[in-house]
Order: sequence, then C-alpha cells, then structure tokens
Amino acid sequence: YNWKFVTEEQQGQVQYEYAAEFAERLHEKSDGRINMEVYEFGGLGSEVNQVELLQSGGVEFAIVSPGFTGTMVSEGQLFALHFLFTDDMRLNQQILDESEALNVHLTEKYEQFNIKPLAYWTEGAMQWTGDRPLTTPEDFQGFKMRTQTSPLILRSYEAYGADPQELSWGELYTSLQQGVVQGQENPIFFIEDAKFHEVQDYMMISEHNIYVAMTTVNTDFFAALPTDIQDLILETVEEMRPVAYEMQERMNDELLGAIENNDRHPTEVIELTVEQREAFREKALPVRDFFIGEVGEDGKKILEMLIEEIEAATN
Ligand code: 6CS
Repeated sequence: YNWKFVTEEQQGQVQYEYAAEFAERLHEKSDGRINMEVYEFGGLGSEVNQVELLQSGGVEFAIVSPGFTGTMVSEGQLFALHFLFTDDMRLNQQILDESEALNVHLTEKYEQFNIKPLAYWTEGAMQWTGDRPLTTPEDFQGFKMRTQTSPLILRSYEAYGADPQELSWGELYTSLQQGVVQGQENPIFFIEDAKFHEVQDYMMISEHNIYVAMTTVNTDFFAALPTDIQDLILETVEEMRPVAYEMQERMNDELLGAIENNDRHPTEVIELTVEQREAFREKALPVRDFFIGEVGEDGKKILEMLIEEIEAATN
C-alpha cells in the first residue's frame, strides 16, 4: 500500500510530527506493507484545497482543522465557540477522546462529505497576538483579526467588536508584517515556530479556546480496506492519542520561553486575569445561540450533548 498523508503544518510542528510518527508506526506494524508519504503544508495548496483533496481521494489521510470546513460541515464550527471547554487541557483531551457528541454524531456529519474523523485532539490552548494589548473586548473595536475560514469564527470576533478576516496561515506572517491584519490566534508552539511573534508586539495568554485538529481518512477509501488493515490504522490512532498530547504540551511549554526571551524581537507577554477573561466570556456566550440558529436541529443537539459531557467531566 502506498498512501498520502497531508498536514496543515511544517516539519517540527505538531501535526507534521504526528503524521510522521503515525506513518512510521503503521509501516512497522504492517511489516513494511504500508508506506505513507507525509506532506507538510504548502506543497498541496491551501488548507481548504487539502480538504478537497481528501474528499476526492487525491490524498487518503489528512490532518484537518475544523476551522477550515466551516462552510461545509457547519456543525463542526462548534469548536469555534470561545470558553466552551475547561481550563484543564488534560481534561479537555479526555473529553475529546470520549465524547459521544463528537466521536459519533459530529463524525456522522463529516462522513456525509466523505471525510472520516478518526480522532479529535488538541494542539494546545489558543492565545492572541496583536500589535496592541488585547485585554478587554473594547480593545477589539475595529481590530483586524485574522481567522480561519469559518463563519462562526468570524462571528466570535464580531461579538467583541472586531473586524475579522479569513486567511490561510501561509499568508499570515506577511499580512501581519504589512498591517493587512493586526492580530491572530494560535497555540504558543505555532506562534513561535511560524515566527508570528517577530511581527507582533504583544502576546496575550487568553486561553479563550482550545485548538482542535482531526486525524481524518477518506471514508470510501477506508471502507474498502480489508478489516485487518483497518484494525492496524485504528490501533495506531489509539496509540497516537497520548503521543500527540505530550508532543503539544512539550512544544507549548518550551516555546513560551523562546518567545519571552527573544531579544531580537521583544514580545510583551500579558496574562489575562480571571476578571478580564470573564468579560470576554460574557460577550462570547450569545454566539452559542447564533450557532444553534445557523446549524439547525442536529447541530443544536450535538452542542447540547457536548456541553453536558463537559459539565459531567468537570463535576
Ligand atoms: O492558524 C492556522 O491556520 C494554523 N494553525 C495551526 C496550529 N495549525 C495549522 C493551521 O492551518
């Protein structure tokens, strides 16, 4: 078997390292029968192009951020809701692993588009960077915020009064540098590795959301595989859960220091207080109603079930 596995990130970044490790394990498990070529971001087009490639079978496997499927699988936009998950990342990963709302019901929605999510996993808490401090919703007034392509992500920033703009991350460094956009959101490891801190003066530890990625396979392709091969894939998906968690945790920890101690491009790191985060949470809550209005009955049920699961895990 010769398969392609495309990621939205580059060598050294979490998604790519995940896919490389995944490919190696599957190669070994199958006694060399399965060979996966891992593609870093850039060579196969934008993130949205990559999703299309996955759907058409041009690649068999992909890591996909739900933020790039928003106009297609509208239910997947629930990951755009700020302050939905807990502040405990390990618990969040456990919820992602075990949630029926996600692993059964949201997965069905993706499968209607020939995309089979095999795992939902986090790349860490998301932080804001900006050309100015962003500590109150007022600071976002008219602020040109870069986002992924999802109406609900835009809506989340409009709720703070911002002027959000969709952009591939391939264009983000230059756009920040030239002031086309003034800020963006990402986990720490990604901010450092993509060097966004070089062109941003402030990084807010906002933890307003968690970054979720999906390990996905083309549904038709997977269904046509012999069961023993399917089992090897599913086994590898399971093995990778703790590996991915540790990978992102280590990189996020290490690279915070690299941003803080960078003399060439000093970035002020501002940790939002409990009260400051609360002011954002208040503005963010009504966006849940917008989501429900937008995605219809099934989406509403998925979100409500997920909220119940999160509450059950917290108590
Ligand atoms: O900001 C983005 O769009 C990119 N961020 C991460 C952490 N991974 C890939 C994605 O395209």
